Amino acid sequence: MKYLFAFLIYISIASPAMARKSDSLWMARHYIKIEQYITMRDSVRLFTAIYVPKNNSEDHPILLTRTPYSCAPYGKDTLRDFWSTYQKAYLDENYIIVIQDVRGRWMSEGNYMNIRPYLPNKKTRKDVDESTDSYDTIDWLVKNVAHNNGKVGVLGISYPGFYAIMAAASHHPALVAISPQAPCVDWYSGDDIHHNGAFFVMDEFDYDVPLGFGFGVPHHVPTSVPPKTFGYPVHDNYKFYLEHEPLPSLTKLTGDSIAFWNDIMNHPDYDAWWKDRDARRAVKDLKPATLWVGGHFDAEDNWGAWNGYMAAEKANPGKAFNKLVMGPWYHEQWANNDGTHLGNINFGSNTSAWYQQNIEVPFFNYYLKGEGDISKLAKATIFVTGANEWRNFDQWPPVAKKDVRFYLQDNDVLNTKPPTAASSYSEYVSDPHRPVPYTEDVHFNRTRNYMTDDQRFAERRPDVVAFKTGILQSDVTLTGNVVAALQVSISTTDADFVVKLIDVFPDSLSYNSVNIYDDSEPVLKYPMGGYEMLVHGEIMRGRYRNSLEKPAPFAPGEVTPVTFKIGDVAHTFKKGHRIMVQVQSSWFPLVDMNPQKYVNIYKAKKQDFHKSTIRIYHDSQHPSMLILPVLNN
Ligand code: PG9
Repeated sequence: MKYLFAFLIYISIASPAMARKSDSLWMARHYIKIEQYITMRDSVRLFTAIYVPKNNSEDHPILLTRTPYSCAPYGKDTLRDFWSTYQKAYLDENYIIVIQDVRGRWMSEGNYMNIRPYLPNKKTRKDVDESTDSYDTIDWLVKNVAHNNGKVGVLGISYPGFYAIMAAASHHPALVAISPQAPCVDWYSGDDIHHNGAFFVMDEFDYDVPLGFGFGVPHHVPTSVPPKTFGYPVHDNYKFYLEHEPLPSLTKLTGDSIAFWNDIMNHPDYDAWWKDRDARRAVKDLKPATLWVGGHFDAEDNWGAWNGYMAAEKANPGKAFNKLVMGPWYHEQWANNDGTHLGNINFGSNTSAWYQQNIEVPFFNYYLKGEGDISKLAKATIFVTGANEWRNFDQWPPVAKKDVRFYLQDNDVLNTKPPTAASSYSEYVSDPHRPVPYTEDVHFNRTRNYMTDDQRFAERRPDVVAFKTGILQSDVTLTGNVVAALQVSISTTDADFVVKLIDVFPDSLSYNSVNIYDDSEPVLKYPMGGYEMLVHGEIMRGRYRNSLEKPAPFAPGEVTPVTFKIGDVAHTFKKGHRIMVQVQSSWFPLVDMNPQKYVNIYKAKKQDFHKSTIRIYHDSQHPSMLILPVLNN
């Protein structure tokens, strides 16, 4: 008996390692790896890892990813671990899998440029961008890789999603399908680095500097050696970024060595430098079948998925396959194995597995192998949270949605009746030395869960105002863009406005029904009664209220309209719930603190930071409202 017990112990410990070993052995048995420098039209060479199936009984499609994050591992005998991801489905289908270090990154030659601007009019072989690098790469692959079937797909998540868009702009005839997933589309309007001109300092600083991810550490010659990173001396982001609140203090920490950080500091407004980097400039005349994918709770590129898709739809009217899938996901969650929940919020099924098996793999099989039929996929396949169901729409936003005005009222009420009070407002003092935290607990790296976290911690602060409906007597489903139209006054010359759309759960609920764990942050049982689930929030840097290009100060005390898009949502507020709106003027340190004085924020000094008394008006002359896209079926 004891030997059986010992054997069972051995298997339980050894089996994952054995599984991985057997997977890698499987891969080595079925694939060969080629490492190839592919020469671009301007003679720069890009390092490319090519995984070719040994089975040459038929020709195989090519699935390409171009990345700034390395095609590692390097060395022709070390294979990338596709087998432990859903992409094993492509290995089982004998795809040729290609991963390339983009120009100027890792083992590739050339100079790197963040989100390299698309050049619409190229005149010479020196006029290169990511679309020409894609063209030259695809051309080399289809002409040189044995047993390829001449059909190429490009897949990319996040920054690689940007490169997928640029690949489409190559117009190479072999490129028949692309899937930009949570693509970086516009780093000033809504992705990663800024939202409506407000600077997402924590993500960008951590991403670029050697204290964190080190992406911006200068790269002079091709290397497979990652940049040296140091880690932070502290573990409380609120404290760290408050101590470095004036952005020049963070610039000093970068040692003036991070070029992109300096670019951001030198381009505070939406100028030509930023506009040139908007990937939507490249979606005209979109030839390949295009599957846009994103997550409702993606803290990085939720905006890029929605707005990349809509820009492509607008630029290519009537294009058959320009389609969108939006799931209840954090950044890249659709590509991992657990799409069941985010933080305390359950989605009722493994949405990631469903998407992989029913949408993405069939999409590439159809266009690259001529197998199955994904052509009947709806224009927009959208997971509606709250109701926890996938819905098919033949356009986005749906025809059946109707924009309904929900007015902020006296006594923290929210309803659809225009306010009648002669004079009414809510007031708070926004203190740059006590900004509103974006989450409740102390931590360092930005969480994923903040996108669905309980907002009761914020509601209880004096510098957050909240308005909520009565208990809903029937479900209310929102599908489309939410708009905030506020009438405000401030006592200084600039301020930010954060508006959060929140689903208030019934008080009767008990703890979390499932003690759920995801692959990063274990979630303990949580009291869900009265939970204030963040459905979506957005910030508007007040100075850009009229135009991202042309900032304008506020006149202290003057009632001023501030109207902006909160973003696209797909959520059902169930019967028994309430709809809540919270308004605040900081979201720290997710976003840098506005000094609340009309100065160049990127060059601000400590003495520029001032308290500001903020008023949100809700009377008959100055109504404030949320315009909600209510679905009428
Ligand atoms: N969207 C991610 C990111 C890019 C740049 C700065 C911060 C985040 C990503 O590409 O992973």
